Amino acid sequence: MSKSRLESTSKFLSLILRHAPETIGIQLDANGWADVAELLEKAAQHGKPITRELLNEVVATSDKKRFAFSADEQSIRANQGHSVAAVDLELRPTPPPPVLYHGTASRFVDSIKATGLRSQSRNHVHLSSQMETAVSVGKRHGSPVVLTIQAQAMHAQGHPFYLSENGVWLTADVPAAFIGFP
Ligand code: HQG
Repeated sequence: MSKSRLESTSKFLSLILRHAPETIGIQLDANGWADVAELLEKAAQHGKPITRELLNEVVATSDKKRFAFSADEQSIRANQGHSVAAVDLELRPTPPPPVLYHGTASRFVDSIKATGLRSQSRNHVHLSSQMETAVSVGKRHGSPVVLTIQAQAMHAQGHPFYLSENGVWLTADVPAAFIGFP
């Protein structure tokens, strides 16, 4: 399968499984799962035919492991990144490493200094243990800036952290006091 077909299918699945399942008339369950047969049927009805083989390949080749099948492979969900409210990914609170990174764009820095990091349209603020990952996330928005988050200190003061299936650290808003700016 061509790389561009895999990428466009991955973007479409991100839209449906993180943000707007209603676009094709499906619902996610309480834990964010969609029924695979229904997903494929409704996607085809909405002009986005996806075969099971293509779906399997997208899940297997996703560079960030964005999606996961259930154990019986009848259901699929996104591992993180949701804006759909009320999706419980059943993540266990996990103590973070001392420091985590957040990549953003330089034009957002003044606002982040004023209010801290907000989850914006998503359900969590996304953080990475790898600085390089934060750089590439920042580049998506413009000229990248990497912020250093004092995660362990935040955790010690009662802020829960979660580690998604695909290794992204998630937390609620990050107060400015815990953020180091370059
Ligand atoms: C910024 C990708 C102004 C924040 C990545 C970011 C990630 C503020 C933007 C995942 C702010 C939100 C998520 C404040 C936060 N003032 N700007 N107070 N607080 N921001 O896309 O973290 O490829 O919702 O810095 O790898 O960029 O989709 O979040 O720039 O894991 O799988 O508001 O998306 O994964 O942008 O990216 P986003 P993000 P996928």
